Amino acid sequence: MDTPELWQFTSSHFNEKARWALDFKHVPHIRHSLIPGFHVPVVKRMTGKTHVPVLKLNGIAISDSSKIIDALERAYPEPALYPADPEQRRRALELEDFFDEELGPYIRRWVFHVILPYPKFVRAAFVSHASPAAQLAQRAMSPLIGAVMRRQMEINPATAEVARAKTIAAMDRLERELQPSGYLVGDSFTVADLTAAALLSPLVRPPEFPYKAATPLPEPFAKIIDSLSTHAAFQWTLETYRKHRGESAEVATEASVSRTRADASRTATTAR
Ligand SMILES: N[C@@H](CCC(=O)N[C@@H](CS)C(=O)NCC(=O)O)C(=O)O
Repeated sequence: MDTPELWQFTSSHFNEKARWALDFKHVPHIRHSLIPGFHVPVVKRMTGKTHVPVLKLNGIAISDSSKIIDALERAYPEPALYPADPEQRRRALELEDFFDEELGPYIRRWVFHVILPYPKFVRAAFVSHASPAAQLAQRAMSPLIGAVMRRQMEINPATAEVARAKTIAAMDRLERELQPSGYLVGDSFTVADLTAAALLSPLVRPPEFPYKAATPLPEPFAKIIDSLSTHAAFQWTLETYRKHRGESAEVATEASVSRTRADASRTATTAR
């Protein structure tokens, strides 16, 4: 079996979801970190779509974090993320779907609305891993990329307000769904907990999140985080990361490092 390969954005919650599943299952894997905006040709070549994460497993490129987890669950059943009990499994998958649909897109829209006016912070979060040439290209394109992101993600003050309300509603539901065990389903960590915690990570910013921006938080963003920090779902996310995020199973190979750099600078050059 070839080493699985993950194409990802570093600071992205759906990517964190797939990455956490690989780490949780201790699956040695190679990561290719792409630069938002310049990722399109690389990802399109593999899947015909543009979104990441994409996992190459046994020669097949799988896009979508839920499908990636499903494929990992079959290929690497232990430790399990799906409960063995059929009713608990149904509930865990239903909650995964709820957070994927009702939290993931909205928290992203709200957070980008708040941070896009601070391109230095956005760059530190998304491209600090890239080659100097690719970082320079991203910097030059940054006003354009900001405008494209606003258009693609339909970010404006009105949609951001709806996104804020949806995010808080999802946090409230998480609080209501918590079992006496402290988990969302049954007595142990499942795909439901992993999904909810990973998708809340852009706001909660747990210390165990594997990629950190070495730039201070923009003040409006820091205020929002502070105002939500006493919410039960916020505290639960911190605790879930502390207990379950575990060690990275990434294996870095010389070839993967130079290929990622080559991809980044080739796509940066194409975009210029
Ligand atoms: N439902 C997908 C959502 C993936 C997604 O929205 N990915 C974003 C990053 S968080 C992305 O790749 N955006 C760029 C694009 O679509 O071109 C999943 O669970 O993987």
